[in-house]
Amino acid sequence: MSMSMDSKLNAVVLGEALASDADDLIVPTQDFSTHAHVPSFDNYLELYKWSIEDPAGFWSNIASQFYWKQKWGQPVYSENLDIQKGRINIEWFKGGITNICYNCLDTNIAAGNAEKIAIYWEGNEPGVDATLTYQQLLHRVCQLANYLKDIGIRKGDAVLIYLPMLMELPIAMLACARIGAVHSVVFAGFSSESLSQRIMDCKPKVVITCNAVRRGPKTINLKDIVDMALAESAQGGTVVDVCLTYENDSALKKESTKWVEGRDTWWQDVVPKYPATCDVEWVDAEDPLFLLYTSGSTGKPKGVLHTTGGYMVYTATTFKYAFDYKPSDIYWCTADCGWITGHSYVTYGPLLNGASVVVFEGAPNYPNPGRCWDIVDKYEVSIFYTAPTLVRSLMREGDEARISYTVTLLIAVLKHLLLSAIGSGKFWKKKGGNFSQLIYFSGKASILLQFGIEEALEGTYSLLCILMESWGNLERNRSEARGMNADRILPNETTHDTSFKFAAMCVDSFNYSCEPLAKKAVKMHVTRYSRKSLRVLGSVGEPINPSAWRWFYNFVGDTRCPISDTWWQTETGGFMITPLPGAWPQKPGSATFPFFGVQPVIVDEKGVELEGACSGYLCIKSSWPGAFRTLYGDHERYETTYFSAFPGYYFSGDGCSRDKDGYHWLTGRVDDVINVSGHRIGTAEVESALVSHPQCAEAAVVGVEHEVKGQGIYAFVTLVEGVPYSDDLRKSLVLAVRNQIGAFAAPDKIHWAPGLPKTRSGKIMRRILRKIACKQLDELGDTSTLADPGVVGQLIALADS
Ligand code: 6R9
Repeated sequence: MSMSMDSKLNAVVLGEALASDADDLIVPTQDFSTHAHVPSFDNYLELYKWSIEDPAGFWSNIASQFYWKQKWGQPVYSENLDIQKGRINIEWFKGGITNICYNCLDTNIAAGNAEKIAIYWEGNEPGVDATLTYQQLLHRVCQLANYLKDIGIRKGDAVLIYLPMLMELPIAMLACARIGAVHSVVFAGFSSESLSQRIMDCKPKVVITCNAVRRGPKTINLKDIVDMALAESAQGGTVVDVCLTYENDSALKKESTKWVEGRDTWWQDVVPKYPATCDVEWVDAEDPLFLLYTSGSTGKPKGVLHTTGGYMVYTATTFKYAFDYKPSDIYWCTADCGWITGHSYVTYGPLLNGASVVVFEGAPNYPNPGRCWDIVDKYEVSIFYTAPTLVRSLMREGDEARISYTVTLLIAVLKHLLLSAIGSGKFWKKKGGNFSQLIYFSGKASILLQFGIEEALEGTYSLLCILMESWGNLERNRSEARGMNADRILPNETTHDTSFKFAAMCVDSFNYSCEPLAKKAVKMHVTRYSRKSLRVLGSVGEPINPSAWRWFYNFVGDTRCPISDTWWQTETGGFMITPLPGAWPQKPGSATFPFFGVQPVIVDEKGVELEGACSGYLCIKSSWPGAFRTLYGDHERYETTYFSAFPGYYFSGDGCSRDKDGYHWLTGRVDDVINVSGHRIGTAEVESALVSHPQCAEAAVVGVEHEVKGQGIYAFVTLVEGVPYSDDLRKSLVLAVRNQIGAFAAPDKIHWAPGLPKTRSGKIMRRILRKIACKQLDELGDTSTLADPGVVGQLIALADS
């Protein structure tokens, strides 16, 4: 281990952290840690040291747990990450012969998991679902693999997949892997233009798609988009011979689908006719597995290329440790397979571990914002992995329940008053049993409705109350049976009155328990579901601001579930900096420490490694098995984009701080850093400060030219539903930033935003925000890839409000 690594590790003294930052540390429960794969920080350090000092030994040991037709040769890995020493080159387990599909399916079946559910598929509409066991999945994969072979797809050929989250998407990926074909999944939210661009780049022999998909209340005719893309790419000289189309008949019938004879084939017409077994194409560890396009800051998308062996070992291992995966877990990742998260942590990582995976076709807020938790309860999901953007949007949905909090309390008070009257017997005597009973029950019913029956039943008080109420009723019925007229049942009055009083008293107690329950009900969309099955939560895609982290932790996980805030990239293949749940205390918003084998370094502009607490550019020293090997067809761009800014390192493009305890805090892409009067401010920092304001739902900050400060801070702010724009609020938002970061970080402009321009994967498109902020409205560029292009017009309209 190098000196710098030693000193970095020495900086991580958790006892010190506990003493100094007690408020910020979320300590795992003893019970969780005891049962975790990595139960303590010491245990982690031991393994981490091994992985850094002896990568070959460490990773060979893990790789041996997979099936290899032939073991890898020596050296276990070879690398050159220094552009000054020549071509950038990374290889792991070269000479090892394996197949990732075989390791996902056949080996798990052989290990006794044939009947275990591999995929729980949940459709867009609640109630529409399906499952596949490992055996069934293998059958389906083999049939498609046989079909692909039959139409001439061979090892190394590219297959483009443009499918929504149907089971056919992972099936198609695995079928390609089985025969050694290179899949290139394009997220089924991309436009025809983007699709044709990718088709022309990787020149697939076949495109696999479906006719249409329902996402939330919308139907999207994917086949039309593919038709346009194929026409465009044919014009550009790339002709695709076959378009295999799955009939998703819940969205669109065959008859209504446009068809190109000779090129188009219905999946259901051909694939099921093929045998359900298919020999594996054994490939070298360094043979390509897939291509995945990711956008650069400018120009054409980059085809990130991952190979087989290292990626397999790395995704499986990161999945196991970062989620503390156990065979009894039910795992759900909300990402689409069109992104790297869906590759590594919907498909390969979990299936390599023999996990049961939920694959969800729909939108997380359809038909209502409780859908995610409905799914969690339905499948008893224990590991839930999602993106901060979803967390924040669900957080926002809770606000309508804030009104019901007030209403609930009002009802509780009214009921309390009524019941006191009843309890004292006055009301009872004046009005007669039946009327007061009516009031009593309607009060109770309204409470039950407010909280949802389950919520009310959950409270011990309410249970007690219901029991006592039944007892009271029993007494009353008995009396009524004797005397028919309640006013005349004098001999039983005392018993009756006492039991009813007692019931009222219990309801009173229930009222007192209303307050905490009502507070919980603020986030009713979450709390009306049990979520008891949840054990571990995960976050990915962007920095998670501490307030979203806390909401996720407190409300979704009921303060019981550690959150794995996993920092990684399309390029890295798998997690790089991530908590290992149970191994160390968490700090809300920090991705914490590097995964085994990963050596993050923070460098300054000159590429000098910074020590101790610091901020700078996040680079990685040395390779790790899951690293991408090249940009498809453009190794030079690979070298210049990632390895030339700081020679000797892989440059991530992200900014990062390390605190005195060694925790890593990702601050966003470095192109999103704003330099105000010489102070470097992470947009994420300002956003986090804004979002911590109770009336701010979401914020996006960009830098604009400022004649005095160099750059000024321009903040787009989405308010909590129902909160009106006002100058006072503007001031208090600025104050929130001044208070949390410092006066130098105070936004120069707050731009009210009914919504933010986001890609369909949920990333805010700052490029567009920057143009709006700079009033360069004629340079907005392509807005068609936005989830809601209408947002741009709304923002422009509000520019001077
Ligand atoms: C996996 C994925 C990569 C970029 C990355 C960074 C941001 C991802 C993050 C995070 C802070 C996290 N990012 N995870 N930032 N904390 N936990 O999202 O890949 O689409 O390639 O994006 O996303 O900026 O550089 P990709």
